[in-house]
Parts: sequence; structure tokens; C-alpha cells
Amino acid sequence: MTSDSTARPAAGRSSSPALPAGRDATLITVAPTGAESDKAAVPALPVTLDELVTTAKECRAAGAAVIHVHIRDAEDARPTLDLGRLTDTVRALRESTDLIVQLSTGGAVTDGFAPRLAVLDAGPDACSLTCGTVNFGDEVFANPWPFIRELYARTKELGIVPEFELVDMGHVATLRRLLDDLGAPHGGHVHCDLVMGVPGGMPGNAAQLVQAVAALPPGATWSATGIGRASVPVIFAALAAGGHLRVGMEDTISFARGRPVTGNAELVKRAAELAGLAQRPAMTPDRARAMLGIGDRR
Ligand code: KMH
Ligand code: ZN
Repeated sequence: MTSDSTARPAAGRSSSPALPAGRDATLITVAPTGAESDKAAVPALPVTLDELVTTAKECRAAGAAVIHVHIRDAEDARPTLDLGRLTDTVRALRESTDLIVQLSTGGAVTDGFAPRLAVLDAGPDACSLTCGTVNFGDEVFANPWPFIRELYARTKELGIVPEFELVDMGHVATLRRLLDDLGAPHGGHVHCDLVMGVPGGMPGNAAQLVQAVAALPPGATWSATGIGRASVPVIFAALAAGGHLRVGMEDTISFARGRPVTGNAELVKRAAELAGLAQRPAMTPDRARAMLGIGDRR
């Protein structure tokens, strides 16, 4: 890997929207658990701290640089935002891997705003920050402007780097409004994740991806993830468009038609192989830290 790979958009090209940094390498984020699948129905889902740490190590070995974390309770493996459990999880992941630890502030659709804000007190490197309300299957994933603004302001106070989750095109406009209102994030760099194929959000196809990327703020980097059957098409579209990748059992529990995922690492391995074929192999966590403006381990 070359030392210029973490550069911001090259001089003379700044008129193009959202030129990707890390042009010669691919940031792979794994989202191993999510809040939607049940352990009983999906036995390979990592829900205990031991399972999460094991998954994290396997995914790091397979090419992941970032882990997007949702946790479950000890009783019945239901989603929880328990602060003590989140803090222990951050610590355990740091002790056992060099992955960038990104906590979900989205939680489950049933979570309130106060516990979602309090997630930041667990002291992660990074957090997700969804830029708008969206229908989420039969549910509503609520992210009203005052909450988005407060969450973003708190990331800046605490020195946590947000990843802007864009589930629908209107979320891109809200991201721009947020940056206009409160300025650049901690670390100075804007990184987004296009979450495509949520029932209620933007669809997961190449045309939609190109449209969304064109609307991003100049200089932003971006990854993309396709939900369910959009997973593989979105990987190909993102690699072709110069973006980065998020994969994991939060987003898909089928590896192929009729073939359940056996573990997160096989999703990361496939993403890393495709990134390699695209001549942009998986990025190390150190290099991802530099690209995202995330400092060294606390
Ligand atoms: N579980 C979804 C309702 C995030 O992690 O920030 C929200 C979500 C987004 O997964
Ligand atoms: Zn999530």
C-alpha cells in the first residue's frame, strides 16, 4: 500500500463530487449482529460477548477494518443499549482486535432517543448517525432533526467520529444541513454509509447508488451496504464507483439464494476477494483510521 492512499481528493479534481479517498484500497466494515434478527431463527448470529469477540477476530483476519456494533442482553438475546454492557463490549473488542469500534446509535426501532444518545458514553472510536426518519419494513426508524442535531453535537464534544448513515435520498440533504449548521465532524473528515434496500428507503441498485454518490458533500468518502438480496449487487456497484463496503449479518443472513450465512467472516472474505479483484484490496485498520480522521487508540 502506498502512503498517499489516505489522501483527500487530489488537487485539480475537487470539482467532482465525493471523490473517494483510499482509491487504491477498500475499507471493509462488518456489521455482525444488528437488532432485527433473532438468535433462535439465525443460530450463527453473534449475540454474546464471547461470540462477538470471536467474530471480530475472524472478520479482522478476513479483511475488516471497522466493526459496527449492536449488542444483545444476557437473558434472551434481545437488543439492548445497556451502558455497562456497551462499555464492556468496547473494552473487549479493543483488547482482542485492532478494529475501529463503531457503536450503533440507531439501536432497535423500539429504542428511545435518550438511551441512543447515551451510547456515546461508552467511549467508542466511532458511531453511526442516521440522517433521517425512514419507514423500516412495517416499523418506523425515527430520527427527527432535533435528535440528529443533538447526537451530532455530542459526537463533537466527546471526540467520536460519526459515520453518516444515509438510508434515503432525503438523508443526504439532512447531512448537508447538519454540516452547514454545526460544521465538520470530529477528525475533520466526512464519511457516509449508503444503506440501500431497506423496505421504505432507497433501493439497492447501481443507478440509485450513482445518484446518491453524486449528491454527497465534496470530499466525503462513502461505503455502501445492500440489505438482503441487494447485498451482492451493491458490492459490485460500490466497487465500480470507487466506494467502500459494509457487509455482515445485520444486513443479510443469506449468502446466496437458499444458502444461509454460516458466519460473518465469510461475508467479509467475499467482500475482500471482490475488492482485490477490483484492484483495491482490503484496507488495514491503521490506514482506515487515517482516512476517517480517527486518532490512535484511547
Ligand atoms: N436497527 C435499525 C433500526 C444504526 O445502527 O445506526 C437501525 C440501525 C442503524 O441499525
Ligand atoms: Zn446498525
